Amino acid sequence: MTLHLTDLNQASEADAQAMLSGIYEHSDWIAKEALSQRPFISLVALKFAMTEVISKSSQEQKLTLLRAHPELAGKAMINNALTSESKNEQTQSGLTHCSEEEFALIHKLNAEYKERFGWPFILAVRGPRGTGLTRKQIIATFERRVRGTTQFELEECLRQVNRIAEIRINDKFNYTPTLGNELWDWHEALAAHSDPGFKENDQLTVTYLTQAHIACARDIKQLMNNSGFDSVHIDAVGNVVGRYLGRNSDSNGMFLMTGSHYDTVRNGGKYDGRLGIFTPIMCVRELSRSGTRLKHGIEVIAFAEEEGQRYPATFLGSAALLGGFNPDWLTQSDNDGITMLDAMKSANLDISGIASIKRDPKQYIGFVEVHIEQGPVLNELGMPLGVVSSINGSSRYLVEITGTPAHAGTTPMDRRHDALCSASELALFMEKRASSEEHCVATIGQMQVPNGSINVIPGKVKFSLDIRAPLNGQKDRLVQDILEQLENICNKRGVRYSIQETLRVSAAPSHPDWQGYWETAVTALGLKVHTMPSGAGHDAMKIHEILPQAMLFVRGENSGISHNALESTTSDDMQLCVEAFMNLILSSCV
Ligand code: HGY
Ligand code: MN
Ligand code: MN
Repeated sequence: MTLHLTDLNQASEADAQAMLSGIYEHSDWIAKEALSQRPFISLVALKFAMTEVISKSSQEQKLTLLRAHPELAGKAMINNALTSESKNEQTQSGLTHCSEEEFALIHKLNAEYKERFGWPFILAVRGPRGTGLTRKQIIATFERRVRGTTQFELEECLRQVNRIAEIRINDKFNYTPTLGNELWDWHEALAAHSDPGFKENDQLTVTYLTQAHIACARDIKQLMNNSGFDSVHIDAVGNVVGRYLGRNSDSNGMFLMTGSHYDTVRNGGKYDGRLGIFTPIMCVRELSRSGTRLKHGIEVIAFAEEEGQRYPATFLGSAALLGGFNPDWLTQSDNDGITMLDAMKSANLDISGIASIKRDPKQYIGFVEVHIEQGPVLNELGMPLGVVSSINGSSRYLVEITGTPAHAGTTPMDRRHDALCSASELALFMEKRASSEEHCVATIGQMQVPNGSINVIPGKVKFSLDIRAPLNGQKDRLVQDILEQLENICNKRGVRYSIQETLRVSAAPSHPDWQGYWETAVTALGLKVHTMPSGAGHDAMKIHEILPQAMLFVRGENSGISHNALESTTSDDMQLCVEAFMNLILSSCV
């Protein structure tokens, strides 16, 4: 029997409790307490009210809740003693059809996990798409998490319990996150394109103007054409640009600009950037299907290059819109010695058209970007969406330290000019210095000893610096301290260095109006608003230089990990993201 929210809001206490029975395994006390928050304006408001009951409960109540759950493929399943909900979940994910080896491995993991933590391993086996994880994915997650810390596993199991409850609520109310499911599938389809050397290992890497990158542009262009855009083109740097006209866009109508990037880091996640492309495409499709024309048009841009992986020219795609494409970038070479100019020619991009990419800010009302959070905040708060208050400023450098290569066996430790130890001393200073101020970060993501030998003291080392902070002054002081220390270390160790700045982008506070549009859009869903800084850089911080902007964050699974294949988000959260974006469009573009 399908439930309706109005029935739940109007039912007696006893009937309402009966309606929500079984949402949390053998723990109906949670729904009972949450019902005091009635009336719920949305399913997500009901879901969040129940997660708050748990987060406010005692440690003992939390442990009792976890211990009320069955093991995966455990005794309860074998003895057919699972609740109907758990039986459905374990069946859908194929746990009832384990091979001998799988069964033995899960049995061993169950014993080890229970021994370590004192409650069963809990995983929402219906997964982020709601259709079920594979046994291989379940076992891989189990093997990864059995090595976790007690506190993390307690919190992660509670998050999994809440995800299980979310899916059970969807089933009870016969609710399907239809647009979220489709959006989730769009990401899967685009992730089929990956660069050589990564695709074979089932890893996602799409760097600027590779064949995989060109295929992504083609697919995004096709999707825009199929979604009702009035015009779609690929510009001279590879951005895919779709325009959906407003009622008077044919004259000098204004547009809302939105978008994100489709390139990825090496072995990255499927949602970084792409979520900010697919969400507005889906919104335009829904507007087009309903024949809705707003006062202002919508311009969706899939930026071609944000990550700076193949070439250090980070934010190339969005920079071109500001007229900031640096011609020197064309001479940059990738690891195979291919220049950016050659790569552009191979991709049939006409560099003479780059200047015309520059936008006239007067034609736009503003810029918004949706992005997966890429951090743990929303995941730990149990909140699907967050509104960005500011994007941290960022500086990047490539550094080369040159010392004296010498015999590793005969050169006394006090006579060395070791390039690698010099860089390592800087790394430890940098880690300590950045840790001394909240929200400051500093990272060496790449370090090579070119032509190094096991028995030669490193004479040369090349490494990257990525330095960020919420405020420009804070970042500048952090950069200055690190670069001064580089100088001191090299003088002390008798080595020399060269340094090239590859990125300097200022902190980008959200424009109050656009931050307000997002806050209103999220509130209208029945969600609480959480505003937060962005530690990650985004195209929005470049467009910030010419337009008022603000961003919406979507919760990541797996502690919000990103720039990692474990990056994940649910189709339920994607649904909410589409609904929030539609709310923003309908309040800002009318
Ligand atoms: O590095 C960043 O912050 C972004 O993901 N490019
Ligand atoms: Mn990224
Ligand atoms: Mn990104």
